[in-house]
Amino acid sequence: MPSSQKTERRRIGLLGGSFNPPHQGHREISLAALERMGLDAVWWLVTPGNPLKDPKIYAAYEDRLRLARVVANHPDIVVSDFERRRGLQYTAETLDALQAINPNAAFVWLMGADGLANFHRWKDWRHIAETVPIAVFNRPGHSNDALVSEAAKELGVFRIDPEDAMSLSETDPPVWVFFADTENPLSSTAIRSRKISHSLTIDRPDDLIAPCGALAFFLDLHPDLGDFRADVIEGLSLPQKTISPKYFYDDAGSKLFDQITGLDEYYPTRTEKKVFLENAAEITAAIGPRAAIFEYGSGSSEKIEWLVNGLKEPAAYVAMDISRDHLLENASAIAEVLPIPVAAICADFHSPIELPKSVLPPADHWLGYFPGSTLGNMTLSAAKSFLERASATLGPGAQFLIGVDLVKDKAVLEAAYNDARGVTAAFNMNLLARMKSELGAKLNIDDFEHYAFYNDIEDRIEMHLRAKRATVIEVDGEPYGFVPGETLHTENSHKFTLEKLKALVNQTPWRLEKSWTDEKAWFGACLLSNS
Ligand code: SAH
Ligand code: AVI
Repeated sequence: MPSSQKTERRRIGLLGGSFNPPHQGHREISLAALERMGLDAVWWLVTPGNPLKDPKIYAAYEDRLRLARVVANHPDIVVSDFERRRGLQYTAETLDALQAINPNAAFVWLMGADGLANFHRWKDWRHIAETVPIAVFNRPGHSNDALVSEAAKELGVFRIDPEDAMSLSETDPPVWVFFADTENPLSSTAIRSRKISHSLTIDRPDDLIAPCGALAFFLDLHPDLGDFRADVIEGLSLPQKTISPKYFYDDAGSKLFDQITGLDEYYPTRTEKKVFLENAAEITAAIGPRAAIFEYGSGSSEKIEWLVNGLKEPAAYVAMDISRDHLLENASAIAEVLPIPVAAICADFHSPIELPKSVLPPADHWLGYFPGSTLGNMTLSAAKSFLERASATLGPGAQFLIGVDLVKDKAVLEAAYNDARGVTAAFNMNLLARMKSELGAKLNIDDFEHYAFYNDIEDRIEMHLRAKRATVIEVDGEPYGFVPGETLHTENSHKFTLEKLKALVNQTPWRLEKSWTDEKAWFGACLLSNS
C-alpha cells in the first residue's frame, strides 16, 4: 500500500435524535445512507433530551444508549453519547463541536422526512444547512409535509438528485437530497408505549473520538486487520521474506515486551531510565514550561512520570500506540496518577497523524517523546520519513526527546535478544500465532525457531523466524514455501552512534539540541528542536 497516497476524508453520516426508543427505522435509514452515499460510518447521536419534547416521556439515557447499540447491530453504526458528554442540546452546536475535533471527517446530517417537516423550528437551522450536507429519508405519511415545509422551500435550489448522492458528502453545503423510496412503518412515537425486552450483550467503542474513563479522550484511527493481511502477503512474496515489527504488538505481544524490559539481559530499559533520571533536571529545564507531551509507541507508559513531574506546568500527555487494548489499559491507569489531562490515540506511527489539539488544554509547545529506541526498529529512510511526519504533527516550535540504543560489545547485544528464559523467542514467535488466529493462516509453529544476531555491517540486531525444516505458510489459499534454514525477517533493531543520529536528524526539519548518556555510553537521550 503506498503510504504517500492522499488520505481521503472519512465520510460520516450523523443521525441525531432521542432514540426513545431506537427502532428498525433508524437502522434502515443508516443502512441506506451507508450504501447510497458511500459512507464509512454512521454515528447515532443520542440526545439527552429534545427541548421540543416533554422530558418526562424519556427512558433513562443509559437504557436508550444500550438499546441503540443492540438495535444498530452493525459494525459501521456507532452509537455515541457525545451530546451528553459535552452537555450539548442543539444540533447546530453539536455539529460545530464535531467538526472542530474531527477535521478529517466529511459529515452528512441524516434525517427522516418528519425531521425535514419540522426543520425550520430547529435552533439555528440555517446554520446547520450551511454547515453540513443533509440527506432526508422518506418516512410513511410525511413526504408531502416534508417537501412543502418552510425549510424545504427555502433550501429548494440546493436540492440534488438522489442519483448524485455519492458525491453529497464532498459537496459544499448548503446541499441536500431527498430519498423518496425509503419508507418504514415503524417510528419511535408509534412504538413508545410498547414494552421492549432487551438483552444487552453487544458492546463496541463509542466513536472515533470520545472521553473514555479517566482519559480526556480516546481517538481510534483503526490501524486495521486489512493492513496485516496485505502486509503479510506482500512480505512473504519477497525474496527475503519480511514482515514489519509493528505486528508483534497485539495484546499478548505487548505483554511479552513488558516482560522483556525486566530481563537481566535486556539492558536498554533500565539504562535509559537511568539516563533520564540522572539528567532529569537538565532535560526538563531544556524543555521549558507549559509543554504538552505526545509519546510515540507509549506501550505501558512506564517512562512518563519523571518527565511530567520534572517539567514546569506541563499541559497534557497524549499516549499513542498501535496496540489498542494495551494502550487503553495503560493510558487509563496513568491518567489516574498524573496531575494533567491524559489522552490516548490508537494509530500507526508510519502514517500521518493529526493531533486533535482543540480538545486539549493550550500548550506553549509540543514535545514529542519517543523512548525505548523504537526509532531503531525503522530503516534509516523510514526513520527519516518518520521524523519529517513528526515535525508536521507536533507543529512549529516543537521539541522531540528520543531515546536511542548505542553501539556496544556484540556479546552484550546478542545476549539482550537471546535471553535465557526464552521471552524474546516467545515475543518473536507470537507473530506466527497472530497470523494463524487473525488471518486464518495455515502454518506449523513448531517448524520455526527464534533467530537473533548482530549484523555489524548494518549496526543492527536482526530478528528472524527460521524454518527448522522445509515448510509452508498458507495465507488466503496461497502457499509460501520455506526451505530449511530460510528465514522470515521480523525485526531490525539499529544501534546508533550519536554522530550517526545527528547525521540522520540533519536530513530532517529537526536539529540536535543536546544529548545525554550513561557512564558506559550504552544508551543516549537526545533532545531535538524544529525551530
Ligand atoms: N515506549 C515503551 C515501549 C517500547 S516498545 C518503552 O520505551 O518501553 C514499542 C512500542 O511501540 C510498543 O508499545 C508497540 O505497540 C509500539 N509500536 C510498534 N510499532 C508501532 C507503530 N507502527 N505505530 C504505533 N505504535 C507502534
Ligand atoms: C521496541 N524495540 C525498541 C525493542 C528492541 O529492542 O528493538 C523490541 C524488542 N525486540 C526484541 N526485544 C525487544
